[in-house]
Amino acid sequence: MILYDYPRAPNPMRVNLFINEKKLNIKRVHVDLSKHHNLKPKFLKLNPWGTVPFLRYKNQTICESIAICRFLESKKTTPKLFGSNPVEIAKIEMYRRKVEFDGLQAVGEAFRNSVDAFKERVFAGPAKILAIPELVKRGKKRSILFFDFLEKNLKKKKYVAGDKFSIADIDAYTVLAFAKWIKIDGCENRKYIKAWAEKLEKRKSFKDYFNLIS
Ligand SMILES: N[C@@H](CCC(=O)N[C@@H](CS)C(=O)NCC(=O)O)C(=O)O
Repeated sequence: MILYDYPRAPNPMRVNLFINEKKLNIKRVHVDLSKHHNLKPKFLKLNPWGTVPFLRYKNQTICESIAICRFLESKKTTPKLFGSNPVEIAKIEMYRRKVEFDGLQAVGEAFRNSVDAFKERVFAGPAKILAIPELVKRGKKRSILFFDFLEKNLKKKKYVAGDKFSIADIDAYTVLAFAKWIKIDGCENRKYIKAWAEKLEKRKSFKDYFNLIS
């Protein structure tokens, strides 16, 4: 099994945190996104979507961060990061999707539409699609609304989807880290997010990730 990786970027970040939580040892190939190595013909032959992370396993390509995490969850079932009973599984999925659609996409919208390097390739991968600068403001506004939602949610709960750490926490923390790229500090004036983030940063999986990218 080989993970094609660029750990600083948000989607690889969430997969790396997941791998660390599972204590898995996976061989990596570093794909330098800053040098557009994901768009080289050799890369596109393996993964025509032109994105990382992706897994190669027995001549198969598995793209999409959550598909990769689900694959790893089925390979190593503990700790159960997608839940362990029907209600828990549904709640984790519910919050995880909310985080992905309202948080990750909002920050991504502001980031990708604001960066010069992406002005002709606003979505990840080889397709040429022009950025819309007006979307930067909207993406930032949506990001702030997301952090307000997260703050209210964490006021009532220990973790994003309930009283257990899950993939929803990994995704939400990734949004918090990614938002710094658009100069939004989700912890500012939000004491519940701040306390939750500090708690997560004490986990070995998070410390190992920070060491990997430092
Ligand atoms: N939905 C995909 C998104 C993958 C994605 O957008 N990856 C980014 C890095 S965070 C990428 O490969 N960017 C390459 C590019 O900008 O062309 C996932 O969840 O893995």
